[in-house]
Amino acid sequence: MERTFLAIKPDGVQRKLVGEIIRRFETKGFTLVGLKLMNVSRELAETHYGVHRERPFFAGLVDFITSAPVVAMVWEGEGVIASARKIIGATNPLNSEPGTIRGDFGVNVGRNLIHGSDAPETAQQEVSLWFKDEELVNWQPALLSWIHE
Ligand code: IDP
Repeated sequence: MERTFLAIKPDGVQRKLVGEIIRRFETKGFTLVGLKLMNVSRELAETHYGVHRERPFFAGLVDFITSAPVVAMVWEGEGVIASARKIIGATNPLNSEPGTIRGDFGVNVGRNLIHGSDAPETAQQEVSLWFKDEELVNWQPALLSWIHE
């Protein structure tokens, strides 16, 4: 079953949107298999956002992600990587559709509330960067046959 890495960024945690954001993935039909509230080290932030190292916003992004707690999560389900990106919305919340997390709660690209892996390779890399194997829980929700044919 496909898995993706999602993280509620410091703005989402500070704005008390953790429950609201988790609810959207739960009610869609995805399964939570890893969850932790944590402070992010500079080393982890710089590795996670390594592809943006040369961008002008990189230093500010690392400062922001390390400034307050983050909720790191792994979600499982059919098509969860691409579907989570749709639920999250476009990178700039001003371009995100209403109904998406960023579209409903954000106005600024530097405060866009949540991260989601963008492809199968990055999902795998990010899950193993943020979580140890033993922190992930393999389980079968009782409702699975009412969500999947
Ligand atoms: P994504 O989070 O939608 O996948 P990416 O392009 O991978 O978007 O950018 C990673 C993160 O970097 C964004 O979520 C946002 O927090 C930050 N970011 C991207 N572009 C800008 C910018 O122009 N100014 C400030 N922050 C930015």
